[in-house]
Amino acid sequence: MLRIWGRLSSINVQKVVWCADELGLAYERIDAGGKFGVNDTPEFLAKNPNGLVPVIEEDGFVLYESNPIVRYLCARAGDDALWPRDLRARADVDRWMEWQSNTFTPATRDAFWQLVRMPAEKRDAALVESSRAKSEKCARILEEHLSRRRFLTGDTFTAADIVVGCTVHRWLNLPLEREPRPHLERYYALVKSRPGSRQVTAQPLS
Ligand SMILES: N[C@@H](CCC(=O)N[C@@H](CS)C(=O)NCC(=O)O)C(=O)O
Repeated sequence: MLRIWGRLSSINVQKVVWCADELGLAYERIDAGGKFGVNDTPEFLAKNPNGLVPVIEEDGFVLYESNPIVRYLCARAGDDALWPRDLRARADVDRWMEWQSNTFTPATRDAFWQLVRMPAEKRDAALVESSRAKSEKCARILEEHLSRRRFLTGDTFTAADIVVGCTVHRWLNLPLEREPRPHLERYYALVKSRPGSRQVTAQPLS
């Protein structure tokens, strides 16, 4: 059976869980990281020497790094819709997945940590503000892009929407003032309505 290591509050674990649920895969998830620990044990470090979640394990095959895990799960399921076979369509999906990991999520990180995980008396308003400004730049890119498409890469839902959807969920639920983004809100409602997203989008931020 497929095993997923990682706490559900981790955005990188969320991507993998949403993808597995979207594909209807049977799996077992084991809490690790954050308050659960486990990721500093020799057994876990043997699976991922970085000590980070997620990690998946299946019949002795071990893989870490969330985006490659999502791609592996789609390919393993033979699912061309989530991760297309056509090279250019696939590259488009991959581009948004990397943009989520390298640009959008890092932009939101300080605001998320300060407003969700830090006690109010310890919050740094300047960090929140610079993170908010960087995140708004990303949200503006999404708003413009989604004004002309139903999903990120066109008319159909792909792995790009799972991955970017996790960060959109964070951004739109942070307790701060945001610019109005009707196309992004429309998109969020659409991806959130998918049953596969429930373990991610039905939870408050934590
Ligand atoms: N590039 C990695 C990053 C993994 C990562 O940073 N994981 C964080 C959670 S989002 C982690 O394990 N933090 C330590 C912890 O949870 O204890 C990936 O995409 O999987």
